[in-house]
Amino acid sequence: MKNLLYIAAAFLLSAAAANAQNSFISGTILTLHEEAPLSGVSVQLYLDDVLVDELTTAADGHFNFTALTNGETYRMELSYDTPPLQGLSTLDLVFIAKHILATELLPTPHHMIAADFNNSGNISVLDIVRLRRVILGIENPEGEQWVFVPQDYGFDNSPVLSDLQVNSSIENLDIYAIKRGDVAN
Ligand SMILES: [Ca+2]
Repeated sequence: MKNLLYIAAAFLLSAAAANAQNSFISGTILTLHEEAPLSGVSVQLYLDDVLVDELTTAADGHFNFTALTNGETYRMELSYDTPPLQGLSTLDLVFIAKHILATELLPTPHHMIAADFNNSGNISVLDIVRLRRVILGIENPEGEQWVFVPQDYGFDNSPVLSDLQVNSSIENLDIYAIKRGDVAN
């Protein structure tokens, strides 16, 4: 009987270890064009729609959320505020046009996300029309202008920020801050 109790206790301990709050998620927010650390980005971490932690990046662009529970799936939400026209120019229109005409394709999936100015899921002449009107000051951009996408996006097993399953610590989760319309370097 003593042995059985011991085994039960050991099992409980190992189960507790598996659910221990000892994992972390860390990484850096980077600009798309210069790959420079970005400060002032608000990063929030949710578990089951409950905010569990939040921070604003400093000059090193770094974030680190600790004491996370293994086996849980967290959601990261990021936001950043800049004037609507920042980073936008007629050169962006040229790059998007070249991509549509296939004379010069955009180099990465992240650039393609930037080119989808109206957030329709594809790159078309409508993006050029809308972006041109915004650059000319005829209309304001609609919706969230910044999109945050892991550097590994487009590759196998690329992390999804809305669905971060923590089985062990996630390190070096580097994330590009992409401004819609800001395609050209
Ligand atoms: Ca589009």
